Amino acid sequence: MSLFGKLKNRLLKTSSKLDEGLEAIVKDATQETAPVSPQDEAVLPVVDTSDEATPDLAEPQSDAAEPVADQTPEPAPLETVTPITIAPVVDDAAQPSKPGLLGRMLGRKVNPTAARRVLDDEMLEELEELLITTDMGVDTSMRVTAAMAEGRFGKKLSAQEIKDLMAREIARIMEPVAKPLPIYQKTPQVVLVVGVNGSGKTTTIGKLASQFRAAGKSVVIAAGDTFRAAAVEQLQVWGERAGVPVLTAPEGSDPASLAFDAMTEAQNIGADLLMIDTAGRLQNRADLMEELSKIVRVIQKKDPSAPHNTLLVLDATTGQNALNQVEVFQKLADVTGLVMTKLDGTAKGGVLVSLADKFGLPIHAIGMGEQIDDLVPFDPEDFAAALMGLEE
Ligand SMILES: Nc1nc2c(ncn2[C@@H]2O[C@H](COP(=O)(O)OP(=O)(O)O)[C@@H](O)[C@H]2O)c(=O)[nH]1
Ligand SMILES: [Mg+2]
Repeated sequence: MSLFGKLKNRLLKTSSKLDEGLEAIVKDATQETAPVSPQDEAVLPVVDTSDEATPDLAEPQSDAAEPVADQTPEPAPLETVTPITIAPVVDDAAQPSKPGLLGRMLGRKVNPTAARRVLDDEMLEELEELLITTDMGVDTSMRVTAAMAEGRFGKKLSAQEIKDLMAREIARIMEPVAKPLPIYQKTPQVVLVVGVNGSGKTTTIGKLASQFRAAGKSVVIAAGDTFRAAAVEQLQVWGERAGVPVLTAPEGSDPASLAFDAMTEAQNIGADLLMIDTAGRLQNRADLMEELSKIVRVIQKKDPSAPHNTLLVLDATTGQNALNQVEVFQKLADVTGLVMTKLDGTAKGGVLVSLADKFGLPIHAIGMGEQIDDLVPFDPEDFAAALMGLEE
C-alpha cells in the first residue's frame, strides 16, 4: 500500500468525523435553501485549481535536504545524506516523483450534482466548530476557515470543495515544519528523547533505531528510563530485533551516569547515533528538569555540542493537552523537534495542525501504530489530504 493510502486508513477516525460533520453542515442548509439550479453551479468554478491552487503546494519539497540550521547551529549537517532514514525506502520507490498530491487532487472536476451551501458567517462558524472537534484548536480552526472563505463568501460550496480547500490551507500551515530528523556529520550524534509517560518515547526510539540500523547506521541506545523495568525490557526487545546494543542500568539508578557510560561506549565503538530514553514523570517538574539537565551536563563533558537533537514525543490521543506539554517541555529542555505518536485510532488528529501553527517546531515523524514501519516521515500534503479524507 502506498504511504498515503496507509496514512489515510490510519487517520480514518479523524477524517470520518470531519466527513460526517461536513456532510451534515452542507446538507442542513441544502434542505433549507432552494435547490441549486444548474445555472448556479455553472457560475461557480469554486475550486480554482489551475493557477492559484497549485503553485505553492506543487513546489518541489526540499525538506529532505534541509538542515535545521536555525535550531542547532553548531554541528554541520551532512548535505549529502538524505536524513529520511525514517522513510521506508520501498514506498518512495513505488511512488514516482510526486508532482504535489494535493495539486493533483484539486485538479478534479467539479461534481455538478453535489449538494451545496452558500458560504456565510453561520456556515463558517459551523465549519470552525467542526475543526475544533478534531482538536485543531480555536485559533488554528479560525485560520483555516478564514483562509478557505477568502474570496468565496456568498458562493455555493460542496462538502468536497470545502475539504479540498481546507486541506490546502492545512498543508500550507504544516509545510514549514515538515523536517526529517537531521543527520549531522558529528558522531556520535546524540538524540535525547523526552516526553510524558506513555507518550511513546521508548517505542519511538525502538522504531527509529531499527530504521537507522536498516539504513546502515550504527546505533547505541541508552535505556535512561531507569524507573520502569518494563521500559528497559521493551527497549531490549527492540534492540535485539534491530541488532542495536541497549545499555541499561539497575532499576532506580542514576540515568545521568548511564547516559555517560552510553556516550563513552558510543564513542568507543564509533557509533553514528546515540539515542537516550528518559523517564517522563511530570508530577514533580523540578525533579524532571534536574534529571534532564544532569543528563545533558554529563554528556556535554564528552561532547560540548551534545545533545544534537532533543525530541519531544507527544501522544495525539491527548488532544489539545499536547500543546501544554510542548510549553512545559520547552522549559525543561531545549526541544529541537517533535514526534507525534498514536495518530492511528484517534479522532483528535487535528492537534498536529494546531501544534504546527502554534509552535513552528519541526515535526520529524508521526507514529501510526506499534510496528517498526508505523513511524513514518511527516509529509504535510499527504497528512492534510488524509486528514480531510481526500481520495487520490
Ligand atoms: N497505536 C499506537 N500505539 C503506540 C504508538 N506509539 C507508541 N504506542 C504505544 O503506546 C504505549 C506507550 O508507549 P511507550 O513507548 O512505552 O511510551 P513511553 O512511556 O513514553 O516510553 C505502548 O503500548 C506503545 O505500544 C503509535 O504510534 N500508535
Ligand atoms: Mg518509556
